[in-house]
Amino acid sequence: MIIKEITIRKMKMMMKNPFTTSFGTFQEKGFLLLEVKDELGNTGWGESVAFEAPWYSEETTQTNLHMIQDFLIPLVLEREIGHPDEVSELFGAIRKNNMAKSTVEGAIWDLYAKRNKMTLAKALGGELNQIEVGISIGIEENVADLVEVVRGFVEEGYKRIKVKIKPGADIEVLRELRKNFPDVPLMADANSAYTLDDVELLKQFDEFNLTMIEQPLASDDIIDHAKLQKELSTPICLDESIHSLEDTRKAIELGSSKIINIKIGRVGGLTEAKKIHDFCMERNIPVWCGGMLESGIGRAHNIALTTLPNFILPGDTAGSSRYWEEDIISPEVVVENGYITVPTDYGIGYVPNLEVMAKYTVETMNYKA
Ligand code: OSB
Ligand code: MG
Repeated sequence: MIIKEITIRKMKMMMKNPFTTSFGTFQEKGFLLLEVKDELGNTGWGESVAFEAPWYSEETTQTNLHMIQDFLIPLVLEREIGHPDEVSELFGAIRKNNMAKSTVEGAIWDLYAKRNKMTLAKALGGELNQIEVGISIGIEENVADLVEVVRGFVEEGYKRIKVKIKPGADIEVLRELRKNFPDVPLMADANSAYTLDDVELLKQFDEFNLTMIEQPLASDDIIDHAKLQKELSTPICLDESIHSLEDTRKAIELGSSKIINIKIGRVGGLTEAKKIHDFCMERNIPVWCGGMLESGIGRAHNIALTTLPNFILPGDTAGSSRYWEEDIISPEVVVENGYITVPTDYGIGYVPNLEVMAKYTVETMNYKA
């Protein structure tokens, strides 16, 4: 296939509810969508999962736009591409900027699947017809509110509850949740809010029988995570620390992570995500698919990836209605009884809803040779 045209849309959407992590609160989501078109008129869609501010990683919407416009588009426009795996090779010449790379690569994966008349899930080698999903819940003002929020999602059928924690909002929160929901698979995500000085505190989490604790320590610190894991019976799962197959190998070799959270954007695209999946599968390390509060386009990519066999644990890919008044795809992503039915239409399997999309589009940029 030859990439003939690329369109970037700058988006701005309000989330239904504010989302609070150990870094702070936000509700307005600015992000990029990218559409590629081939010489036959087929299209493919990708989403940049970078946020507007660099709190989760150093990438932002604006750095992604810069990288995509000035470096990545020139590498793919008018180029003959046989398979999307070639894209990550092409992008290998550029350091890091994984979310920017993933935006373009994801669109080309969708295009490739559509052109070859198969689902993106199938193109990736996935086989499941439905995937199990959990939900990630932000920090609430008080624990009683959180318990009610959790109750609602447990009743909706979500297969696992993840709550955000930070120093001062941890032990008491987890104790209260466990008291109210003794049997629900529960986990906590710290987004790097702790250090090794907190070992004694973190050890106390073991009594809550958590499925895992996600990224307790710094994003660039796999050494201390290994030290911490030796002290805990709760498995550690790394999120922010994992940018590649190499990071995964090192974290597993060191004993820093017993479970891996795979986010397509963070690792630079679906090709690398698949490599990490395969590597972990060979070593009996379970993986799950993380979320970045995506619109329907990014969500669809997550669903396709989650059909691979080692996505043993429920991911963070909740239904569209958890985030948005209206999503920009049709149909929207629906969760029933904790499952999403994998779409059977070609490519990402959901149709971009251009009318709804237009309402939230701030700027459109078009690139042709
Ligand atoms: O750490 O997994 C995280 C959201 C934004 C940035 C980082 C994270 C999260 C979530 C929510 O936990 C995932 C989602 O519902 O998309
Ligand atoms: Mg996380």
